[in-house]
Amino acid sequence: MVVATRKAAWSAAVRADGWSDDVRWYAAAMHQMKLLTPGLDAYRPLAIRLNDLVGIRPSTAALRAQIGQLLGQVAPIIEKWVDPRSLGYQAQVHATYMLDPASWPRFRERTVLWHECAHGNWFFLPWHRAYLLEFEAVARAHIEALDGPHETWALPYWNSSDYRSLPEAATLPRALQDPNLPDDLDIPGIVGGEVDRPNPLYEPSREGPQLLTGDPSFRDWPDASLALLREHYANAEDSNSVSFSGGYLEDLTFFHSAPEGGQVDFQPHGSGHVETGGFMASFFTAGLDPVFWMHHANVDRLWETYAHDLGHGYPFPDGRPSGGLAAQAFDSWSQREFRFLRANGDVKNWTAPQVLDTESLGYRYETTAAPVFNPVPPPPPGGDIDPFGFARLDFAPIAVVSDVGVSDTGSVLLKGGGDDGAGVVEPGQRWNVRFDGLRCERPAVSSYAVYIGLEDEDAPDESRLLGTLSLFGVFESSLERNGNTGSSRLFDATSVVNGIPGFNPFAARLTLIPMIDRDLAAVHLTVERISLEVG
Ligand SMILES: [Cu+2]
Repeated sequence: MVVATRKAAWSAAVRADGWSDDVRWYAAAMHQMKLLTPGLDAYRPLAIRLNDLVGIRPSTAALRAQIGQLLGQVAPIIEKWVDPRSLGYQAQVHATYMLDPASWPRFRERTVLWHECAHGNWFFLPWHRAYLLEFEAVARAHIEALDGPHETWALPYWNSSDYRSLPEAATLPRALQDPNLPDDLDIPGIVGGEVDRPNPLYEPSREGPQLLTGDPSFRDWPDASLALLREHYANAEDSNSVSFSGGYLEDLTFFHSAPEGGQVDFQPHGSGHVETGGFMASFFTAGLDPVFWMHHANVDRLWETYAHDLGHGYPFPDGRPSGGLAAQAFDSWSQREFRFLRANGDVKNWTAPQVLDTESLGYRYETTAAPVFNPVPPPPPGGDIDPFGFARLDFAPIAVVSDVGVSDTGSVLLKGGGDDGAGVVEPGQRWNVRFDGLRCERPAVSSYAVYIGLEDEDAPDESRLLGTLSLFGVFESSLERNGNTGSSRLFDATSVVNGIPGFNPFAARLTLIPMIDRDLAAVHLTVERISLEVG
């Protein structure tokens, strides 16, 4: 088998306008995938409007009617995206607005397999790896039909997390920025002419990201330091320490947006979605932006960095552990199937253990070396981590605040047992800040930097920074159709709390500062509960 190399979109080896050979063939494939996606331009404004409306619990008959009307307008467009070789189909695999699977169209005698994505749990990485493989195979088939280098071509990745060494990498790959193709560039399958040729890799709904200014910090959206420096892959049930990939999932009904995401899911993954904006801001539309696939290839690469270069390996290196929760978790890990319908009409089932060795899957990355890290608070010492990458740590909430509405900059006081905290803070304790029941009415337009014990909001003390609260997926978890569970976010506050002299957990102030200046009020972010936990 040929092992193809996925290459960085931002690198010194790529010509100044960003059009490497692999990016050029990606554009050729994307052009074909868009030709098979009729109605995309009509769909765009309807979908963006729907993203704005659908999360609002339709309180009035007029609003319900408006949502119903929009759903009625998008459905006949989506119904035509039945061919797995189309961009429209591939984007629906992630999530679809067509609410009722009974109404889904058929392709080659089978009902399409849509709305399958995994977020907020430890299947996030393996599911998206399988998804990228299926997408890459579709792109290769298009490249083959154009007599291109289909065997050696591989999906380029948007190496945003390399921004410490390549500052431009925090912006969209250069070749994706312009609406039209450069005059001197030949893209197979696109005929030249007198008029401008649209760039298949451009997506007009994007709002960012902009070049980062200011001192680099682990709050920056492309930061992968915080994720890569986590000590464990996943959390065991009911043990809530911040992991790389997310929580073990027993109840698979929460496959799409479970509450226990890992750091890499939130940042740089989720933060990159939110920064890019437009189609990328919502599960329903993200796959329609060509940068989606390049962003996810980078997230997939970070998994390789974590497993190999940083030496963590993959879960369950020795197979099924004997007995107990670990064995139960192994069964979930190895039996959960990721289903994909292919262009020949076959259904392919992948499982997590099948996607761990990328070379046997036919690809590798140009490099999986860890990026230049930002200084991050060191993980707490002496973790109790299983050989299969699980942590078991019990934390107890001691200070809690409920029903928080956050409109812009939010500062909330955590309340607890009512004393001055004497005797509660002891050396060696671990501290978490936990957000539960995060809900918003629209796809998030920004992320928040979260601080504890901050004295001056206007001149934030970086030593009080806990991290970035990315809201990607919060809107989706607020939808009735997904059970309106809301999302959770967890921050390891151990080092920061230990660095605050005379810390009083019962009078701790938490401050949220938006990272991008966009209309946050319309998002209506609410938090059911914020807890300070000690373990
Ligand atoms: Cu994503």
